[in-house]
Amino acid sequence: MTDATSHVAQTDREVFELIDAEDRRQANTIRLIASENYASAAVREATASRFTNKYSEGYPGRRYYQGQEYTDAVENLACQRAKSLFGAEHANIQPYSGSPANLAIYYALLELGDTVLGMGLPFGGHLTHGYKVSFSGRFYDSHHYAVDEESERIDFDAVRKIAHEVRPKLMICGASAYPRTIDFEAFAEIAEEVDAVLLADIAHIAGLVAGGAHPSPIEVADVVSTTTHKTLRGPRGGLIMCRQEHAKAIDRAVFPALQGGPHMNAVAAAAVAFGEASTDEFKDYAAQIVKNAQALAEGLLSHGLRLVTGGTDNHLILVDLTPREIGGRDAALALEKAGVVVNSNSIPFDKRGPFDPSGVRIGTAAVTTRGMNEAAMTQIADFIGQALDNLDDDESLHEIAQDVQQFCSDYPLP
Ligand code: DSN
Repeated sequence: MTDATSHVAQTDREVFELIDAEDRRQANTIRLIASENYASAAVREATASRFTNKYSEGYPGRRYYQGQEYTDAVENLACQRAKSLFGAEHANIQPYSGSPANLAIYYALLELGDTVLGMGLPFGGHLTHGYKVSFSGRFYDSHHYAVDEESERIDFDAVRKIAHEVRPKLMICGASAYPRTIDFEAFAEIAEEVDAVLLADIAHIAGLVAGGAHPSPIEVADVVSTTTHKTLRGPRGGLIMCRQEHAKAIDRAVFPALQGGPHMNAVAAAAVAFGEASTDEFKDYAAQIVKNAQALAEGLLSHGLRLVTGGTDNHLILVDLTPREIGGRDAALALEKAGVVVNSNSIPFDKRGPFDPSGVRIGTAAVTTRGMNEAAMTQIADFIGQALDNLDDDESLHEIAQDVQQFCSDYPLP
């Protein structure tokens, strides 16, 4: 389907057909997974560049292999662009993704068994914020804050109370399923009171922060981690930014403690993405993501769905299906049959388990990249409403999928 795959078509039909089928799936369905996006052709081209062939253990100017004049230049460029985009003192673009980035931060700043306080996974946090099945919950004394049961928003009195009780060495803010603005200053105030280092994990909202559609934590957090591929719309990868005082420890944790050679093709592609994210066009994109999420939330409410916190301030909506008496997994499977791709997700105080929770999570970063606007969101809400009303009716779901495909044909992929 694309030039980039034409050699694969000639040499490996089996893989080509899978690539081609995935291209068509992405084109013909509505992509609402909140952590996904469509990288630009330029980002994908850099990802496919010959930088993939190069080993570059170390950092620019101090590598363990020869032949680094262009890897040094491209890594310096990526870090410079990241620092200028976010206003950071130091950037490390080598982490392979978000979880390795967070692991490196733990390694750099903590001893095993130290106390960590993060948002609980069932309340919107992330596995690496101290959840019991992750390294962060196994090797550290991890504690969690929840959201308020009534408002479903972060309750800073409760965060303050638990922070003073457990006195964390590392406090983490940031989420993967929280639809509201995160008050980084309030977290910083509490971290200061208990003498904790503050990590802001902005993986989900990095594009909104870069585009000015969400407040930035950079002035108030000691360390900021993110992936590069969600709202930020770059290649798969991770990025750590920190105050200069932590730079050496962070760099040593990424390499040589935890990783070997960085993926220089991803580093080059991240540099391209940071360049794209510093444009006025990207500011408009970030603002439109939020407008679209709010329009989609309105549309879903008009179909009688209950939304956690009642709506959204960012790119993300969490639908509570409890009033419909259906599980999130059944809903996600039915929506997939209808051509609408989401993931099931726990909601705060969920009575169901994590594999079949009570909610579905929806995000607007990818559909906004395709050029869809508020009117398109109303149409998408109608598709979702119809699919959930016909959960067990495969014929209706198939008909909706055909309408979805027709709808998608007006919005080509980048
Ligand atoms: N898998 C990512 C997400 O979907 O939010 C987090 O790691």
